[in-house]
Amino acid sequence: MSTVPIAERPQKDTICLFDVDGTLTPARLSVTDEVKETLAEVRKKCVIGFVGGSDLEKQREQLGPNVLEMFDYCFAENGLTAYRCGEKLASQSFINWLGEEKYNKLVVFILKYLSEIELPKRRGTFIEFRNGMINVSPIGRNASTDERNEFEAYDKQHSVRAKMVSALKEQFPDFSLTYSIGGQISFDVFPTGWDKTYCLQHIEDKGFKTIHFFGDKTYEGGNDYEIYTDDRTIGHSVKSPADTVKILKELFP
Ligand code: M1P
Repeated sequence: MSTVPIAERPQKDTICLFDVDGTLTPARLSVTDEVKETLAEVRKKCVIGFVGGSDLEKQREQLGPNVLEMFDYCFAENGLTAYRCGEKLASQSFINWLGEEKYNKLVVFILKYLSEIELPKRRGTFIEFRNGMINVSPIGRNASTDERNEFEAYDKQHSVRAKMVSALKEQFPDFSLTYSIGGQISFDVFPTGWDKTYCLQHIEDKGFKTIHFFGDKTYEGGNDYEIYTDDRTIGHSVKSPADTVKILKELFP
């Protein structure tokens, strides 16, 4: 199916931005045909984009190998990796911003802390180094879906991630870092201000009059909170991908 050019869409000055996990897909799982079809219909009317915390590789796994063609704007890592109509936009990097010396101290502290806490299971990849952030997972990013669910339940009881975030804040008060618990088994660490509002700078001079944002973690402390409450967006708090579809059908009948 060919895409209607942006200039020919009836609401070309409206953009809908979507969080991924919990909004377009169940956490870390794949998008359904119903969501894909709804997005394709909405894209005939206005401009669409996603803004996820994960890196583009994971969004490809979840949204499909042709993700760059499914959306007009693709914002991975909160927009630190950004594409418009399949073309890569300029980006910054976490390591350049923080510097090797501070980064080294941060990693040493994290690995030491993780080696000393009680956990029922450990897998692999406890720190994932990304372009615009690092992702820290006490169980490790190699956990299976069942192990993810187990860790999430354990974390609800023992606040493993919340305690670790407090320890990091106390240890590095002058690093200007934000710690965001957005998923099931990990938290993201990035420079303060590099939350999902970061992606808005890529569209600020593109003439949009209305920016809808859809997210599930819109509560304070959730990784959709800043963009959901930002003055530039109309925020929609959703409970599931089915809820996103329902709201889209109401907004774009
Ligand atoms: O998109 C939300 C989060 O998804 C993943 O979290 P987890 O693996 O803990 O479920 C990560 O990619 C994380 O960076 C992201 O914010």
